[in-house]
Amino acid sequence: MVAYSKPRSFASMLLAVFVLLQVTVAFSHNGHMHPAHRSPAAMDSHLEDTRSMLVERAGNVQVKGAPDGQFPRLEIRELKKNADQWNLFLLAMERFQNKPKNDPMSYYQIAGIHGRPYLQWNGAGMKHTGGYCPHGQNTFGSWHRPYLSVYEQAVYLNAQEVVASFPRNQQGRWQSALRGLRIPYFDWAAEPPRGEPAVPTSIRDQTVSVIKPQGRVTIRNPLYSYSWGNSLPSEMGWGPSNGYPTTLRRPVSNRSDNYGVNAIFGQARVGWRQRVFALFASGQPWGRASTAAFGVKTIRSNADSFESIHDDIHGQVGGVDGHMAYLDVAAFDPFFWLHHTNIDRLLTMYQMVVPNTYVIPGRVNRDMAQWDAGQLTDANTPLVPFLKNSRSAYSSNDVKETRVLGYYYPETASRSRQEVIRAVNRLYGQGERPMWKRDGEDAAPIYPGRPFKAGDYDTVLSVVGDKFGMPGSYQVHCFLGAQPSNGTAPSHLPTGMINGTAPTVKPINGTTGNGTSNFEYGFDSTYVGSHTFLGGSVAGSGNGTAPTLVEGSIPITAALQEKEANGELASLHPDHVEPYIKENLSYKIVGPNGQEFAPEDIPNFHVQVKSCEVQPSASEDELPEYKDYIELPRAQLPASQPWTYTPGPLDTTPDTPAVSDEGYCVSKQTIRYVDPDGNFLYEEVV
Ligand SMILES: *[C@@H]1O[C@H](CO)[C@@H](O)[C@H](O)[C@H]1NC(C)=O
Ligand SMILES: *[C@@H]1O[C@H](CO)[C@@H](O)[C@H](O)[C@H]1NC(C)=O
Ligand SMILES: *[C@@H]1O[C@H](CO)[C@@H](O)[C@H](O)[C@H]1NC(C)=O
Ligand SMILES: *[C@@H]1O[C@H](CO)[C@@H](O)[C@H](O)[C@H]1NC(C)=O
Ligand SMILES: *[C@@H]1O[C@H](CO)[C@@H](O)[C@H](O)[C@H]1NC(C)=O
Ligand SMILES: *[C@@H]1O[C@H](CO)[C@@H](O)[C@H](O)[C@H]1NC(C)=O
Ligand SMILES: *[C@@H]1O[C@H](CO)[C@@H](O)[C@H](O)[C@H]1NC(C)=O
Ligand SMILES: [Cu+2]
Repeated sequence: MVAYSKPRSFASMLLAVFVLLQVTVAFSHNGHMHPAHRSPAAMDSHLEDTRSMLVERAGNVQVKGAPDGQFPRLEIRELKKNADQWNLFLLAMERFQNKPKNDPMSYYQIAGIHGRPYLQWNGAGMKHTGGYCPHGQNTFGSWHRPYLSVYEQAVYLNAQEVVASFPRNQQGRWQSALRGLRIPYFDWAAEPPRGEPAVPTSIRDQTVSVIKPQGRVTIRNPLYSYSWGNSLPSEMGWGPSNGYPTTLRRPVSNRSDNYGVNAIFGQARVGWRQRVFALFASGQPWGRASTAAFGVKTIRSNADSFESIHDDIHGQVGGVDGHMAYLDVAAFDPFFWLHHTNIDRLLTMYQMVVPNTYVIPGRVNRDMAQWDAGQLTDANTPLVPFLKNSRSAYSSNDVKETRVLGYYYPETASRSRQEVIRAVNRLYGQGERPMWKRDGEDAAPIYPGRPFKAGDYDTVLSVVGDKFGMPGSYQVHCFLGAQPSNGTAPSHLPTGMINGTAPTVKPINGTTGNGTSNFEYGFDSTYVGSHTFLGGSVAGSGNGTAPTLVEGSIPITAALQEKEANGELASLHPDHVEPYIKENLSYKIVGPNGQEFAPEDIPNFHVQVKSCEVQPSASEDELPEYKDYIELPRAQLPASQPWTYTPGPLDTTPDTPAVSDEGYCVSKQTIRYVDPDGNFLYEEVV
């Protein structure tokens, strides 16, 4: 479908790398054959493919993921338990980040696919100056799947090179560590293992001890940041901290505040867990649950989406002006990949929980590198620039089964809906554990919740806004109880006010975080959660005429349960919740540079308190049933006045051509899934 027109000079530049890639992949396939997954015929055809690719298509990287068959992507704390594989992963990441910038399989170029430096990748061409990543639209979930796989392929390729650098007598050890190496995910919603911090130190420490051929050495931690080198290439563009040559998280005077990242994740986790759980229970079609686009949300009442949750993690890692808070540079922070792998995992799990729904047709919401604003895309649209063979890019349907790309997740190992539901209950269900204070860390003021009981309601603050309404991201911080005044909990440093009460938090041993200046709304004792409108560095994303409306929700149920437990609130029923909220719920909006905004001053910004009855589940094999959310109009918050949604020209709505009532394509077809070598995996009728 997609015919790449590839400039000659680019092709010759890429040739050497491509040859290396294909040869190493072929070598590894021979060395690590997985008998169950390979027949002699398949092997021949694979070698033939490789040969013909070398001859015909030098310059085009095909996305295959990592080889050796199908293996699980592990949670980062699980991967770390395998000391050799963890060591190899870190060395591969180090090598990957050091690859020359003109190598299409370098960290620089792969991260650069997402947004800046706005260069075409792998000969795919560019229709418009911009990145390739679709956000706030229907292909958000599926486009990032081959994107993660090309990253995984590069990590594996570098790991192979690392293995080759070890002396001959150590090859066996490192070869076995290499086998099945897949990129890890970071589950920010699940309770961390007891006594461990919200964000593992392996992501936050500046340095890390590793075994290299010459022995044990300490290196710069490749999960801490990416460095562009001594100076920042000018093509990385504008941005307060983007002028700095390494990625930064919640920057304070050009220093990453990873201590703050950990502390805020500890606060925000309870809200993320409630959001993930409510989404799994929502049962809405995958196409709606995956994207933050507002128009597709109006039929079903659960307004949240995996993309909306994803946006908040971006915002909380980036803080004000950190790279993760800007779509166009976010992918350079190594945190991005740990985070997105988790999003891909949740979306894969959701495929099992709500089967037979997938990418809905929709409109492209802005001019992008590969697409025009307003263009219709669907599950068969090529996900440029990710080639599956010499001629065409993967479509969303091509990557519906993750095993096609050589991986799965622990929860999807058996493709069993029951098992996924049990995992969702176990990992994201409410309050099975008692509240506990983290050792050596801040006490989380947020109540972890309790299981739903009959007569319970789920209450959320639903927020709607223009994704690209500001030059950068903006965050809504929600409080239950006394609102922090502007002076006592200044939102952000260095541009926020510094006066205020220091949060009762201390740096954690063994990490390099510097907590000396964390004055944040997220640390206020009345804080219940945030939502981030994740934007790019330019408002309007190059076209300010049509707003990109997105919606997310901030759960306040666990916080209300705490009030109930303390006898301050009679029940979770709207009759009790509505007056309570009217008097006690408030929120603040912090935009780029830490500037605070009055809600009324932000075009297209709306909030609503919504509540729905929850039917508790009878067992761990079921999810509770969330009924329809209804608005609580008497809550009367700023910007909560009734409003009428008028779809913009670029919005995807149920009226968008080809979007059926159920929100997905209903034409039946049989899809055969094969692994990257063409071996049959399974088939399904969709
Ligand atoms: C951060 O680094 C950039 C680029 O080196 C510099 O222009 C800016 O002044 C620095 N900001 C602070 C607060 O030190
Ligand atoms: C900051 O706090 C100090 C001590 O409470 C107070 O004297 C001062 O007026 C405050 N400054 C501002 C700008 O609020
Ligand atoms: C943290 O480090 C200090 C100083 O090294 C030590 O005294 C303390 O026991 C450590 N605390 C924990 C919880 O490890
Ligand atoms: C924390 O950051 C401040 C300001 O940059 C610096 O003065 C201080 O030395 C740092 N402390 C630690 C323990 O790194
Ligand atoms: C912005 O989008 C609108 C709506 O599709 C379109 O009419 C207009 O031409 C676009 N403007 C630019 C500068 O791309
Ligand atoms: C507001 O919160 C306080 C503290 O929980 C509670 O005592 C009070 O009743 C609440 N207001 C209303 C109207 O419910
Ligand atoms: C806090 O800041 C917001 C936004 O600038 C402003 O609307 C509000 O009046 C301020 N509140 C106080 C108490 O100063
Ligand atoms: Cu993202």
